[in-house]
Amino acid sequence: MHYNHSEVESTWQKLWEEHKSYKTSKDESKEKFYCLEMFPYPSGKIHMGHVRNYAIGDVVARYKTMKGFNVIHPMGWDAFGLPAENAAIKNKIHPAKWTYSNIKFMKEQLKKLGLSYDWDREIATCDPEYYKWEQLVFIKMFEKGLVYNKTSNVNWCEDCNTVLANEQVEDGKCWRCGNDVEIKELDGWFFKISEYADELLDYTYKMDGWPEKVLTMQRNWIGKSHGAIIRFPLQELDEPIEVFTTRPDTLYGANFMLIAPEHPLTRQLIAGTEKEEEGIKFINSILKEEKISRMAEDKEKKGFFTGKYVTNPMTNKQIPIYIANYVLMDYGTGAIMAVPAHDQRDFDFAKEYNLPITVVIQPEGKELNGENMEEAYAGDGYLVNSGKFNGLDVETAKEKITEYLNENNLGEKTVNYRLKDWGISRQRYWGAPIPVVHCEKCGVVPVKDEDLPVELPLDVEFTGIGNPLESAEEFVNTECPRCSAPAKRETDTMDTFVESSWYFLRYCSPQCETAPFNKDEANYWMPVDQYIGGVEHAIMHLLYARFYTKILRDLGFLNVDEPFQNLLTQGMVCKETYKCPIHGWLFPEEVENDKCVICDSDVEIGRVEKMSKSKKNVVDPDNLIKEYGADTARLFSLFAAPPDRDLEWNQQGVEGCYRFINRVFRLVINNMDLKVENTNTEQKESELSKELEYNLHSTIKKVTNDIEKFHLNTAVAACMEMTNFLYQTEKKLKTDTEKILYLQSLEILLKMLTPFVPHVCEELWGKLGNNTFISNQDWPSFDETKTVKDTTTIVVQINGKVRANIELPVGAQKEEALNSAKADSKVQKHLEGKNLIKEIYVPDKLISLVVK
Ligand code: ANZ
Ligand code: ZN
Repeated sequence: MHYNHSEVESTWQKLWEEHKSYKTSKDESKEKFYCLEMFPYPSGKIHMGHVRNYAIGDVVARYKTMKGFNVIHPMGWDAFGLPAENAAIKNKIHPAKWTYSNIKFMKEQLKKLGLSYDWDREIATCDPEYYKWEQLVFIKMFEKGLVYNKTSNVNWCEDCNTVLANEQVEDGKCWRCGNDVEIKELDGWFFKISEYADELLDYTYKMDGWPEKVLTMQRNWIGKSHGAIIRFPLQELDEPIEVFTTRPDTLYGANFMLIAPEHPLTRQLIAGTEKEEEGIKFINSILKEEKISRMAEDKEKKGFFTGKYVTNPMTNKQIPIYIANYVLMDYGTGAIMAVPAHDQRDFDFAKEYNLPITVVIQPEGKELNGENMEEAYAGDGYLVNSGKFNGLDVETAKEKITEYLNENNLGEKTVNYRLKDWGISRQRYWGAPIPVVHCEKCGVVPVKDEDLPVELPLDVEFTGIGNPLESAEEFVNTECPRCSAPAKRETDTMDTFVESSWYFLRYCSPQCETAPFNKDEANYWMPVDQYIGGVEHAIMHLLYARFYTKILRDLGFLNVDEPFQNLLTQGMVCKETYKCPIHGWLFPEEVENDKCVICDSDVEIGRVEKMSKSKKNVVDPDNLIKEYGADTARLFSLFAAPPDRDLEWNQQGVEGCYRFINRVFRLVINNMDLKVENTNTEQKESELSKELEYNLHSTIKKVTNDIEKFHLNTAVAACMEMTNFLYQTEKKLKTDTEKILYLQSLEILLKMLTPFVPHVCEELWGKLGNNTFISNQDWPSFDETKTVKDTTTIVVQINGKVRANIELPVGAQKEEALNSAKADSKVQKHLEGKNLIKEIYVPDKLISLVVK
């Protein structure tokens, strides 16, 4: 019988759908399990990264179902965003139409993979029934002061024509398109994530189900530092200049002050002086530079002397104020006390501008001197040149000096965060409208709850210039919800990361018409027990979703603190690349015998890189499914690498998986008619039956433990070994007990493979005479006592040559082992007429005899 994958797969997909096999049941007698994979952006087609992500999630969901959990496994669409709008501009197709037709297509693709989703819970975030609730939450946040509007310097991507949040700028570039980010002054809306900085940070120390790497990234992003605000008085201004420092202990060594070009006092300091013209030029030249690169350790230090001095409150010395490129306005206070002896950047600056260097921290057993230091000393030590604080160690000095400052009203202890409020305004059309109205009399007024949703008008023009909403007269012109005077709607839409911050909650009650989600349902299903997705979301999505969940909790919508109990960040899918010196990246079809088919140049076999269209190294899952079937596509994604590692594409691997599935198919077909004649249970246990039993129980144990630990590749490997073993024994079966065990082994092998390759397992389960779904069967359990082999094979060597294998009880003593070996007929043959001169025994492994 031939295994026809496309027929088998479509048959079972239909049957699952007809029987609603994956519909969530809320059986309160079972323990719940929420399995979630990051939902896709409906870009047009699924790629291998999706296949891998969803195959991993599907193993978890199916395994937990078979383990008897009440599983919820939903899927939906992160449907707002720029590509839809760009497609509209380019191809004159409406973003809504583009998005929904992509959803339709991709949903079919996902169905072809046989993923166990409860499609009745599907959501698309561009649906007004979805974003309506986000608008409601926005208004509740507004009322509580958790969202505000301000004009500020924001990150601007010219290519995407919109603002970016700090989290969306990576190395000074736009996370989406890679364009250089500019700084622009703009009015926009912000979520007060900074108010949750401490809670977000504290929980990272309790989240033991998350990879340490991701937690560290979040901690660094939140960037909490303890320090002090110190006020430096200056004669010309009424107010002192404040600095933030983590090293108040070094105050006596503050030889100069640095101020950010953007600082509100900077222009005042030089106004009306001979420095003004040159200073403004300097400020403008720095403002053009990119913020992140300004901060880089090795960046050239640029400064401009303002001509003004502040007083160091400890030494009472006048110290010069410079405008400096590496001081940023949005960290601390935007001004710093520079301590060149103990901070490397300040040291470099002092060298560049010939400023004094005063050592105030002396390390144990060394004598530093500011005049001949070659780099700053940032380590521990005790204070010198610091008046009455001399001799204190660094930590004590921090306390004492801060205390002194506090008593003399010169400063105080403070905590500073790197995390800044989340800018959520986007100047683009395809997003959830921000539900406020601007009224000349009343100012900013939120839309009334009963008027939600503020729907996106569909009839707009996509010219590629500016935000189409601004010219949508009917949308913009409205009346004030408070005084009914003519007023204008906000035309900014929300960052699409707002939608992805709560979709997992909507899944709990996707049809809820009275609230974002039903509170009881959310309390029952949350938190997500296993979340699976790409590590590229370590900061953006995963931090925002944690924050938004806390907001919803504080607004009374649910009772959980953290959304995701366990997180798995899967690796990337990579493939070899090819590059022609003339034609650039090539498709594999464009390379023949290591030469470019266009120009015959030698092709550089490039590095293995993440699959991407631009590098021409993508594999289309559709073709793979057509040729080898969904089970093979799934199995390869699961078997070729552990889930958290990068996976390198390899055609032999795919074929190997395909062959394995066919092997299992033949094995079951060969033996499905195996007859047990006279179920005589009183038969003595044979060696073979013991072996079968051991193999069965030890494999169940291994596969179960491996899946629990996400070692999915080795779980598959164990099933492969079991398959080999069953092939080896199929011809040896004699007794009924052996046959019963054999059939049981086949069934259990199929059950264990079901989470990985469900279609072929359903088919073969039927062939074994079952008329149930294998997907709904219980996961096999094992008997611990049967997972230990009580005998082991010992190799017998004579004069270094293997002459026999003998079976011995595990842990046999030397004498017993040697006697058994000598009793073996093959061994005897080689001992005959010889003198035994040496006997070596390696317990449970080897006997080595030397004869003459
Ligand atoms: C004096 C000092 C002496 C500092 C010393 C460091 C070492 P973290 O730990 O990252 O919070 N700083 C403060 N505001 C800044 C700004 N807006 N732009 C650039 N640098 C700024 O870093 C805190 C330290 O970074 C502060 O402590 C300040 O330099 C600098 F031996 O003050 B320190
Ligand atoms: Zn009004």
